[in-house]
Amino acid sequence: MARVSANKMRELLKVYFIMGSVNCKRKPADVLEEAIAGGITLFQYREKGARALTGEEKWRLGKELQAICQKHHIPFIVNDDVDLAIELDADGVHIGQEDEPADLVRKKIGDKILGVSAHTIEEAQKAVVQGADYIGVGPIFSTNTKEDAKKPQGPKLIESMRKQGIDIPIVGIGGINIANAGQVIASGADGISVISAICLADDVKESAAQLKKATM
Ligand code: 3NM
Repeated sequence: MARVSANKMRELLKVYFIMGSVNCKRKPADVLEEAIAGGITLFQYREKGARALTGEEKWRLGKELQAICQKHHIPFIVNDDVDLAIELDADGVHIGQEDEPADLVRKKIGDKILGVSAHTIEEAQKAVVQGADYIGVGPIFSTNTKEDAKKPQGPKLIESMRKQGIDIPIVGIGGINIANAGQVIASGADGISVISAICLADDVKESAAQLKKATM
């Protein structure tokens, strides 16, 4: 399999849903099925936080969510855990700045999708050189979901990355919802990534569909 093209990556990033058991009020598999029915384009399994599953349980839920993604042809990305991504033969992995360096991860995963979180122009440039397929830029707005999130940067951060020639596919993250998603796209992002706007919605399918509309 060849590396994903930038154009294909941009399409996949449109509505990037991230979730783990900790984020869900209901069965994660049901939430994912409904989000896919609403039109999400990419999924990340992010099993993180105080009550997150570990070991066998983490693997089992990953396997279950991956099977749902495969049934619907939605690529399945694993957050942070490169070994799990390889074990499951996931479609890709997403890493933060505090994880293993991106160039080492690229060597381990071959042509799988590699996403890297970037909070500054320098981090974005480095991710490009080290072989990222996309960068996640955030937090754009304030978020209650990530305990150690940095100060919100606003859509301006993405705008200034684009102005300074960063042309890698970009997804905005952090506090994005139906009301503000359009601003993120207008700033130059290819897509939006959300946890709570989908996970905590009363109507998961409808929320995913509205987010998709907001990115068009
Ligand atoms: N990463 P919500 S913000 C997982 O800034 C994550 O890199 C962030 O959750 C970053 O959509 C964030 O509920 C949380 O705000 C996103």
